Amino acid sequence: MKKILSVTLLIAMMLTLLAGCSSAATTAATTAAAGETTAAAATTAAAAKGASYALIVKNTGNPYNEKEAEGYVKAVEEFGGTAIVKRPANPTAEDQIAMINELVSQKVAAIAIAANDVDALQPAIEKAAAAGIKVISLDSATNPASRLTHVQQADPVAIGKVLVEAAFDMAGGSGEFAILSATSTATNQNTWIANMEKLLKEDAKYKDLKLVKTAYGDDLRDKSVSETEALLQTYPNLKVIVAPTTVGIAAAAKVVTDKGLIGKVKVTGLGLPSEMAAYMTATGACPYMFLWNPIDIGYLAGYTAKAMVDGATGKVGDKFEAGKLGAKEVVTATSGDGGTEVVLGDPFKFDTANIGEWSKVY
Ligand code: RAM
Repeated sequence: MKKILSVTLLIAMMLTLLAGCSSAATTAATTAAAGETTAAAATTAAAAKGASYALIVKNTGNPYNEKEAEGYVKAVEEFGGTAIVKRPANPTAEDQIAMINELVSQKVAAIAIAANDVDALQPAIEKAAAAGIKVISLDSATNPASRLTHVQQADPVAIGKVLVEAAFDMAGGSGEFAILSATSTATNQNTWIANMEKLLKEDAKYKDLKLVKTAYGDDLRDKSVSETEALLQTYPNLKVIVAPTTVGIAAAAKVVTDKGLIGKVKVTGLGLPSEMAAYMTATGACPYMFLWNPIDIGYLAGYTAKAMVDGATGKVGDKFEAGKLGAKEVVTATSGDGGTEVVLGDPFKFDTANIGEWSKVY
């Protein structure tokens, strides 16, 4: 059984690697400039009709967002549409609203958005929907009224649980830990943190583990560094920093390393393997962490957007084909927000044994 599993894992890794390679050129093209880039249309009917599929990420300058964009562009090119990737200068709703308005003027067929705020985008999205544009969210959800469906990386309850367990394990069962999050309005981080808090409160196993503070680095490197420094100064007994953001965890690991605090303060959370490999050695700041495949999140969003343009409405039970990811089905949102979603998979654990492999993939 173990053998079958490891062979399956190996095949999956090779496929992911191949997928990553084939879209590398596209990424280079789309990362060249901040703002907007388009990918070449293929020759299918959709492209002939000029169907454009837009992606709005949270903000520019985050490698995770670039991986997400890489997968989205790959999917859209595969089915013959034209991909537009937009990267707000700031991780705010205001910047995203301006981009939604631009895309309405451009008459795109669909918009997939990683929401910087759960409710604030609604008026702009309603205008887009009234213009016939199919809007979905990915990675960080809008409220259900502002989306047809959401592309969910993994069950947010499961993510909350692995993060609390990691803090418990790394703290040795008791003591202080802090959270270093992204923006205070990010739906995805807020949902994971709420699930962590619920578990801490409800499960007696964690009664000696104390969450002292949740800080916000806004998915900006410098702010994440200064917020980590402030946490270390304010809480000298801190044992663990949990950063449920790829920008935050890399910043926290760097600060702990630079300050010579490895061993005293452990760093974990959700990290991009390529950014974290340097800190995930036997003597590094981060013993282990979690994530999913950000390329696949973008890729799944591309096919989900296509399904909506092709006539699906995002209701529970809608089924569609998502290219190399196979058959997918719309389900009730695992976040419990009352909307629907399409789920990618489970959070994956990265440790010193597998980080070398994965850091080459994303
Ligand atoms: C950051 C972003 C993204 C989140 C990951 C884990 O890159 O905040 O939305 O999903 O971290």
